[in-house]
Amino acid sequence: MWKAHSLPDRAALTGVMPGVTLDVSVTETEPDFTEAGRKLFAGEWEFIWASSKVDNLPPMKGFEFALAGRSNVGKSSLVNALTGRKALARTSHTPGRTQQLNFFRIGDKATLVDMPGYGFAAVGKQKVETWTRLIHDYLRGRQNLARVYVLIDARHGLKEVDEDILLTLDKAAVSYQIVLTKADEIKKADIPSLLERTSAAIIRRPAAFPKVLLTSSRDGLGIEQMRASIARLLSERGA
Ligand SMILES: Nc1nc2c(ncn2[C@@H]2O[C@H](COP(=O)(O)OP(=O)(O)OP(=O)(O)O)[C@@H](O)[C@H]2O)c(=O)[nH]1
Ligand SMILES: [Mg+2]
Repeated sequence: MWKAHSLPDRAALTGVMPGVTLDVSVTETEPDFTEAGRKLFAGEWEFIWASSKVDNLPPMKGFEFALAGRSNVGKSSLVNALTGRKALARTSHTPGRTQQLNFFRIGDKATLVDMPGYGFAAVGKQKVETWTRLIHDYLRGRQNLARVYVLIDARHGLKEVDEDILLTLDKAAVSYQIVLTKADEIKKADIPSLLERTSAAIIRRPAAFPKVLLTSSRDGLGIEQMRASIARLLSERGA
């Protein structure tokens, strides 16, 4: 556990160096996992498994981090942005591209899980039912799932269609965090109110992590923070 007293005391330092202002406000309360995140994701990620049924998941190793969200929100693109690989996960302009749970692993520590999207009726009733069952069964029952990143298109915000997934995670007490995607598509001026609205919408949800991440796989915004978030969770779990 990181200890606040490992940093010099602000008052003492200002005392010995008159006129010098120190900004240690961030590091005073939080350890910085940026470098740990960079290192983790600089390694060699590989595709290890695809599951279309929950009784055919890979053996558990280390911790899993799943990317969930409606079809076309940018889950597979985010896997590529995080791992720095252009086509590790397959992406597409048309919704319904990812049809299985795809597992990408680095060493023994961490696995990213790219999930099929929800809310895309055009694939047909049977596929919708199969994917819905797969998504919910996996999220409810996977013991080494450290966090689910629920992706939300920054242009649209949280919608009714996202309710089921949040409910499943709240009921199963699986920690999740909202990640707004495609930030490059919105005006900078709209960002503060979007973040406020999204945070307010999840504040009373029991399993929601309060901090909302803002990302763009296209221009790299927020990717470093998300890598750091994963590195932090691994460290907290002793991995
Ligand atoms: N502008 C912009 N477009 C993005 C971004 N991320 C993804 N896209 C586009 O959104 C579309 C869908 O991306 P995918 O990553 O395939 O989305 P997905 O959530 O995996 O979709 P499904 O597998 O079908 O559920 C593609 O055309 C991507 O190029 C982003 O950060 N900015
Ligand atoms: Mg996909």
